[in-house]
Amino acid sequence: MDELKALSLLERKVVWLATWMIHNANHVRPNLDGMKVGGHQASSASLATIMTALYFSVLRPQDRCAVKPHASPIFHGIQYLLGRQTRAKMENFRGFGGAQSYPSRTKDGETVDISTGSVGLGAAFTIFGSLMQDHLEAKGALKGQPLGRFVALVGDAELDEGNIFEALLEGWKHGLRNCWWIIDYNRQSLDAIVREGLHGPIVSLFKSVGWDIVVLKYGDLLEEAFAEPGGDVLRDWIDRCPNQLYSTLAFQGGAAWRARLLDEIGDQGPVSALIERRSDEALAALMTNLAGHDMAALLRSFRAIDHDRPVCFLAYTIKGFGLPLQGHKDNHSGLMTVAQTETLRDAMQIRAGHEWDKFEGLAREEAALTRFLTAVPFAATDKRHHKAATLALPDWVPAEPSTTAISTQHAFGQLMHALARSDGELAARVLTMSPDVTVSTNLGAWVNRRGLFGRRELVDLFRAQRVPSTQKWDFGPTGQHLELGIAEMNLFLALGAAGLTHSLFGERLIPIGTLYDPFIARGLDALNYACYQDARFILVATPSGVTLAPEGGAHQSIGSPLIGMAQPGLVSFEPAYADELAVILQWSFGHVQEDDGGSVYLRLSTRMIDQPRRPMNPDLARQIVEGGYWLRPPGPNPDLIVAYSGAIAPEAIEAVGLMAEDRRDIGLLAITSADRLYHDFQAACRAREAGDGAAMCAVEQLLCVVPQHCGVVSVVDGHPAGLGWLGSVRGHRQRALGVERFGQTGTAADLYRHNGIDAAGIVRAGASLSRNRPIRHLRHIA
Ligand SMILES: Cc1ncc(C[n+]2csc(CCOP(=O)(O)OP(=O)(O)O)c2C)c(N)n1
Ligand SMILES: [Mg+2]
Repeated sequence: MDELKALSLLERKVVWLATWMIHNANHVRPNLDGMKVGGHQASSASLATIMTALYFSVLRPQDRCAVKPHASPIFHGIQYLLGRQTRAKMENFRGFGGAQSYPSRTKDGETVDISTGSVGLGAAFTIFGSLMQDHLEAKGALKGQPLGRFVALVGDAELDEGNIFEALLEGWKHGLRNCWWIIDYNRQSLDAIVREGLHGPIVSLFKSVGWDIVVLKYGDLLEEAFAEPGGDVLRDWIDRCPNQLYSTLAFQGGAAWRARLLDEIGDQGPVSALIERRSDEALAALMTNLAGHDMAALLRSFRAIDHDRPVCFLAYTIKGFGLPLQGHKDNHSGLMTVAQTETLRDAMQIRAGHEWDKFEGLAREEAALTRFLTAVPFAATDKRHHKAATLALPDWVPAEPSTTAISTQHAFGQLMHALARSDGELAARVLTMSPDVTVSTNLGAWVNRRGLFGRRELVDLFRAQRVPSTQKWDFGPTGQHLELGIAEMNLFLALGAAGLTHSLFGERLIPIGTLYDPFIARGLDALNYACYQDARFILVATPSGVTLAPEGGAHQSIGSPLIGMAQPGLVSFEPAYADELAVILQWSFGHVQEDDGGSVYLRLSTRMIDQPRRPMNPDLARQIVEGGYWLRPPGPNPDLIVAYSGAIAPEAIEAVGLMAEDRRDIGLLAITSADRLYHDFQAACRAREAGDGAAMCAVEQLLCVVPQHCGVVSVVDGHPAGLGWLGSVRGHRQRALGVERFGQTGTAADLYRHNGIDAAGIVRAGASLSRNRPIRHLRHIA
């Protein structure tokens, strides 16, 4: 059997499997709660030819693909035919433990290279995946592995997402290569038909950032018809036909095409004969023969690419192609009826009860197709998720306690400098990156030593010309810092890609990204996406909170500690002191490499604060990593404790000092990670509920020395809810202080006072918790 025949049969089978998978989930599988299950039959059919061509012929094992999320059923169907997906999972599509609604690396496993779901992100990820491949190759880490292409299957409406533009520009800056985007130009979004002429801006956009453009508009049937007498008139009609009309006619079918064409161009001589020569069925097939559904045309175009420049294929398609839903503007979440499904089943000669059988209806071709499938190049390996060796932790001894005041941001810079000077394997695999805030987040010393990554050398002319500058900004293949533009989305996409190299390429990077804490929000969906893919990275965010006083409300973060707590796959810390940070960073280097580890977010500060003079010991280090320790343990009978996180430590210490005048047993709890304490607490609760009566967690251990009647004041330069749960651990009354209003300019002292998180505010809160106590302390600090 020739390839074209095999692919055409497989394409039909793939459409059937996708359609049936969705039908089964919605109409066959018992539905216990009456909720619509959903699935996207039309969006799937739109990509069926392209994905069949790619997976069964064009892709090579080293290529990686981000599939348009709502083409997931096609993807699962293809994997099933390749023997990498089970019938049970497909029968349970969109069910608990079943094949996922949108392809997921972590849930669907080995078959999925790049998760998708939130449109725009999977496509953009391919750009950063390819950059990481370049970085590893330049380091010699790929050891001759062939370079793969990063391929994105992109919906046309997906291009509306702003992150697409940001990523394209960033790719252009880095000389992107080995990247293909195939745009499913069905001219339909979820709600509607897209604007006329959208192909124009799409083509200029990709051209402007240096991509090759291949417009795949007409299939071979149409091209042949254009060569017939009158064909030029037909072509001209198609080119002028508004998207809405084309879609409507595609939905209505052959008779409607004929009526419309004859009405509009039927009096123009030979074209009438061209139309009349064809039956309704043949006319419908001709008019919907767009290149995105023409296997031969697709194969030719894909195979013609013999270079590594980025290529955008703009493939004209019809949403719902080949299904009764085709072209209808409401087809995005439309489902075929039972009768329509049965008609399709009969047309494919599939017997009832044999819907999942791979070769049902293809008995005569079964042997040839089986041979074809075993020879598919992409399927030469089924090992798509790799494992990488664990890198030994750096053997730096946490820096000597600083004798001068220092900020956690500054301490981070010092630690990175120490790492830059070391020569361990881990340091060699660190890749830092920052969205245009490298210097202001204190990565300067690291970059000066390790250089910037670029496939080609680019010398810092200021340095070459001996113009004094604190920064060496030299690029080269061995550089270990990725200079990114300001777009925070790109930072998280790049961290996501760098944080998956162990799995994508079997070679580990330790990505460290720095940015301004408030602007985490700008890239939040990409951060969530990176964590969803189980990417491993360390995120270092400074400055943070209203402590960044004179910068004002536009730069002061409030909710970020809650982001850190609420984000699965990301452990957050907010240390106050340099020695805490050293311990946490060391732990983070291990955590990002553990099988069941995750990523880390460090919320740091630019506030210089006096450091405790203390030797680090294993017990303290353990507590710092667990999330908290007593900076001042409570005495035997305290009636108040203060718990704080981060740079607000001096206020908490001052307040405790003031209150200690008449409350000698008052305790001061340093919380280095509310996130870890909280999740550990939840885990202990679950363990006890599951019958493990002895389960106990770090925060319970810390608070077990605090009597029941004692009050708890918590304080953080961030939203108070971050620590607001502490009282619930053992039933203590609590007053949670923090920031709940937009910030504004001022000194840190002004803003602490304004938000009631200064020492006086802490004292007032403490006094209010024990009603019998007058607020005497306030006199001292008025
Ligand atoms: C960030 C984000 N916003 C909204 C959605 C919901 N959504 C899913 S598909 C879609 C329309 C996609 O249209 P297009 O990309 O043209 O794909 P088609 O179904 O036409 O192939 C929308 C709005 C989403 N998945 N992600
Ligand atoms: Mg579309």
